[in-house]
Amino acid sequence: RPIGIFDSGVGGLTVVKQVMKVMPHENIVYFGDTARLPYGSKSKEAVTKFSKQNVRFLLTKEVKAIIVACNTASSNSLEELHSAFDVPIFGVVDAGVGEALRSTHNKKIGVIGTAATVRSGAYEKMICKKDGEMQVFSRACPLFVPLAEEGWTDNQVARLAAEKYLEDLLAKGIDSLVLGCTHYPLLKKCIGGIVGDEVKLVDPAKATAKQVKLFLQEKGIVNLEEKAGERTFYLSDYTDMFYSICQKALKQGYDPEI
Ligand code: DGN
Repeated sequence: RPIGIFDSGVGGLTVVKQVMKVMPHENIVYFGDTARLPYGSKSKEAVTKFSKQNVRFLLTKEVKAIIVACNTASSNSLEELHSAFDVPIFGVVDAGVGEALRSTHNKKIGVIGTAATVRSGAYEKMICKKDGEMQVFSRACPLFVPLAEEGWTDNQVARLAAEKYLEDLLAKGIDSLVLGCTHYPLLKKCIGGIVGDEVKLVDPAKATAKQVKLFLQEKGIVNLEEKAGERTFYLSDYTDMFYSICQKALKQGYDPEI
């Protein structure tokens, strides 16, 4: 049975990339809610309603576990999803928090994400719950999403935006920065250039993929076939963006089903 992954649109392909890397033999069914994106500027209620519908769709594909690739949905709706469904559901926040705690030495962590992710305070709450001495500084960087979709991932405009968005966080002396939005790993080079080598970039997708692999192993539900896993992509609306982000994130194009 496949692993289901959903996102508000195409950004979740950065999570697919990590899952493919860590679990190359697993079959993946991806759902991108391109008809209703962005989630990042919507209310908790709307994001939760859409997320439940996305889970129901993936369940029709008989998935054995679901990854909520979207940080906005993970930080606003995961609890509701856990109470509404029996299937194992993983968000990206939990693993991202673990990675941030391992990464920081000075206990000052920056978190960037969509407005809805930052408003939820999910990263902050979970980090401080695990270690009360941590200081977390958050900043919404909404322009990074269209920049990534435009392919402007490391030009002057992207660098200017990154400089402006990150200056306050840098002034706080953070030594780790959580890329709390699916699109931000696409801007990693640009963001890394602005924050410098002293600040470690944390990609929650990597840690999530490892966490899900461990879970499948513990439950004994790993796909034991030797061949590369099958990947199927569903979108709720046609979008050109799918191809370009697919090329960028997965280094290969796939035909989505609409
Ligand atoms: N996928 C969203 C997230 O990770 O928060 C970003 C895209 C959006 O809906 N704005």
